[in-house]
Amino acid sequence: MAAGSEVSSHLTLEATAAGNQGQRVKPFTPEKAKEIIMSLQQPAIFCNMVFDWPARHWTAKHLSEVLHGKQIRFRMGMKNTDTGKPVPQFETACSYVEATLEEFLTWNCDQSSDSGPFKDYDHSKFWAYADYKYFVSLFEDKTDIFQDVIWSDFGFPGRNGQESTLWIGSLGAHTPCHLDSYGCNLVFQVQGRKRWHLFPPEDTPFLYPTRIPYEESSVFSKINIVNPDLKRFPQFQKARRHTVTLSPGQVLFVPRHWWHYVESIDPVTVSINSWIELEEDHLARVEEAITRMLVCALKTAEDPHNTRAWLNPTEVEETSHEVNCHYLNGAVAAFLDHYKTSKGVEIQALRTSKENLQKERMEMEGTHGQNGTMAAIKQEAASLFGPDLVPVTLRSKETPSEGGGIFESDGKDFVFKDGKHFAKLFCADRQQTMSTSDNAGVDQMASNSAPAPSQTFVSTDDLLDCLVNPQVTRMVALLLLQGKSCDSNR
Ligand SMILES: O=C(O)CCC(=O)C(=O)O
Repeated sequence: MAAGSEVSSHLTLEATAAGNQGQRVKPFTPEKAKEIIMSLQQPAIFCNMVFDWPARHWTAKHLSEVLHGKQIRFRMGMKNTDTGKPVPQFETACSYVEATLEEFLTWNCDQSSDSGPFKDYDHSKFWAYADYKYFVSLFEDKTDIFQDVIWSDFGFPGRNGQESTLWIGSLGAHTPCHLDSYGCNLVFQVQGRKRWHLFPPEDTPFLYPTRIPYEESSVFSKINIVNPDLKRFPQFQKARRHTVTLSPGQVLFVPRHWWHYVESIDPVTVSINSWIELEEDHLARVEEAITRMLVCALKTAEDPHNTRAWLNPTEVEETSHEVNCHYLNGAVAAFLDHYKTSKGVEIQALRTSKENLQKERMEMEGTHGQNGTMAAIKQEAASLFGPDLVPVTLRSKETPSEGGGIFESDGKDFVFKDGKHFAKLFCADRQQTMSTSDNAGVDQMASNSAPAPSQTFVSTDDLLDCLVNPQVTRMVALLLLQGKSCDSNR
């Protein structure tokens, strides 16, 4: 599809205003980019938007000079197995090395592990990943550098490196398949290429979500999505995989709750991302606090002294019940305050349909337009697809054979064992009929119920996978908030 006419006219206008027809101009104004981000429900790549950012020169070599001598923690993982295919590794299964970027580059370029912090890691067998590094911790004494990243070009004034995270990896470095509970995501690829595998939020039941290992705001998938075990995870066949290779200079937009598995496919990769807060995060924070409380309580009861086995190394906060209660109370209070004060409405904020949340977000952001409906806005965003906004598409060979493209559930329904639909209790405004993905829970139960009772063992993790399933915590959060909003109205 060619870029919309609106894009071309904007180009001309800007060039004229700049008084220099030869000057390179961005295809989208900040306002337009934000409108796209707030309305598009499909991942897409923005091109030609960051050609003037100083951060485009942030190669690992350049950063090693900037961060001269700074010790950074690298996550070390095995490159592949006997099958020759990588096995995604949870952070709990990796080892860690403290090293400078210079030492990393020496190990990676010379492919030598003779000395230095990487000496125990044969380069042909291991990858290294300085992942998830907040700029504020990395560049504590060099805060000027924050200005090198200019998210205001995407319509977020004042947003720069201060709200960004840096990722530097070697070939094969990857992040296991997960979804982020908060916000949507903008990812700027600086050096090397990364392969992204994405799945829509509606496919959550097919991704077998788990909260072990536990990390606030990350829901992991139990599946090795590069080499799935379909006997164990048969529903995964229905998941709609979208794939894209992100190259230097491109910015990937990952909409809220899209699952992603990300792998470095070049010898050195550098990327920078920023998670953009959304209206829906208020509810997500309550869900996360519930999850934290239940996971910590049950896992500590199981083994009081071994948090290492289930707590992601990225989690440094204390996990006592008292602290967790405090989190939960804080999240509930913040939710109730937000909807009372900023919206002047009662707790009708508990409307849960995706459309309502989306509409609310658009209204909050002032992007709704005078006569625009949601459908029109979505269509308009899609009409901008072209060389400067490239949609990430479904990988065709995995198109589900049955019902492909007609999954309509918003993933919030919960199905009881007898298959009865339960969600209407909360989603009074929902008129949709039970869809294919709604049935996943039932099908899954049927396929999992094969072993004879004598062979069945229910572990703490099995129980937690159900108790803190995203659909369940959503329901618990809504119940809790409904109760508390009634209390506070008395
Ligand atoms: O680049 C990666 O390895 C993962 C990035 C990621 O998970 C994110 O930006 O949310």
